[in-house]
Amino acid sequence: MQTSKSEKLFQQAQALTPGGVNSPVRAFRSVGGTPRFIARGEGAYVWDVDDNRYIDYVLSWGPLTLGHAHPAVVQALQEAVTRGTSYGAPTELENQLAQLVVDTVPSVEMVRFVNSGTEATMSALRLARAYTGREKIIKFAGCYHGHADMLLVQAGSGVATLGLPDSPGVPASTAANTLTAPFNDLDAVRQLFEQNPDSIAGVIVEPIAANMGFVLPGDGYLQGLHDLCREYGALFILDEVMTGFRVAPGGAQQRWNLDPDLTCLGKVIGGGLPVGAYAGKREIMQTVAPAGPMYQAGTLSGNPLAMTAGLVTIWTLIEPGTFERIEQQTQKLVDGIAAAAQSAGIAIHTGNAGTMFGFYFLRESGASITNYDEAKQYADTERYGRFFHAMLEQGVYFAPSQFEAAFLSSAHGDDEIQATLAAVEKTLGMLD
Ligand code: HOZ
Repeated sequence: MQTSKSEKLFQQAQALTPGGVNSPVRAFRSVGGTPRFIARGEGAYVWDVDDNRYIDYVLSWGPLTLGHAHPAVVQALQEAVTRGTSYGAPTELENQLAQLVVDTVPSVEMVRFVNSGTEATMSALRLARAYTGREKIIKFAGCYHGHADMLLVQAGSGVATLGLPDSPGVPASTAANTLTAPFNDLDAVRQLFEQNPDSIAGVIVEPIAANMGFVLPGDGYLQGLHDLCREYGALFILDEVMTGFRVAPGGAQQRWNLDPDLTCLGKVIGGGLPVGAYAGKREIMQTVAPAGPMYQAGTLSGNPLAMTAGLVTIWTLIEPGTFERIEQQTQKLVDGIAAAAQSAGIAIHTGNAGTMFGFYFLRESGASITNYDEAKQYADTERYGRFFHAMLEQGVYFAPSQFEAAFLSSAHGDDEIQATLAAVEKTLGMLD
């Protein structure tokens, strides 16, 4: 059989970068095979270097709410790039995007832009510690908040995909300040607070646990976390890097009426360019330098190209009807996948909110997945791998891991949904 260009590039890449990729999940380790090297994207589609076309449900892991190379975003970027790519000095664009975030995300009064979700969560935790004068934090098993030391404890995403234990290189003294609890278990969090009543600076949570698959919060769970934080004087930190502008224009906090102290954002607010932000209540944000003593900085923070792409993406996304249309398409797709699985007699567990979704193949029919232990116990990752490759063969690109979420964009029309469902039905019909 002829070697594909992707195979050749992957071989080259393995000599150049660890595992041949610049972020672990991309390596296809849990599904096997060769990662497709992407040559271009347009609308709902990406093309690999062998010119195979795929309907894309990864969408750069979420940010491309308008699909690839949206004309308005491309035009704005083309114009912006002629004015320079970085100044290391403030711009009006930063004010505009910060104002848009303040206007859209309910709890946010002030914003600090950074360059990635990892920076956003890392800085938000430093801020929580600086503001409260406490050192411990609580995170949830299987939630992923980027790769800062204190957050690589029982982490999801690539750590879950590769089945790794906590990462070497994280000092034990750092990890000791990170307390963990199972997602969706308020009693466990209460116990941690009772054991450490005066030392927890904050609780950080993905409102939908979307790095261990797709696990929705139970009724009242997030509000319960908020209330426990209030009771014990800790900050409630919502990591909306994935859910922001995805589960509602104003994120999970809008959808479920939450009032976090701090919010972490990423991805969507840069329209696919490298960006992140931590944001929140004015009184807390004023602790950040130079307004206050907590130091955090970045040469490329507020980069004019990222601000431009973010502004045009969000302006377009919040035009009346746009978000709702993507949400409807998402529902159609998820309903179709559930129906196809039912008629094929395959046990799956689906979940969706706004414009993101996920599904697990279950080892036991009827099993419910509400936390990381259950995800590991019941998710049939081997079957997912076979499904993933069969879909890829038919031109549909899902995440190369059962433990990641899927996304739609405004470019995913009826044709793409129908083609995807036809491929799903065919695949499930022959999957043992
Ligand atoms: N952690 C990202 C998904 N939740 C994966 C990023 C990437 O591999 O590009």
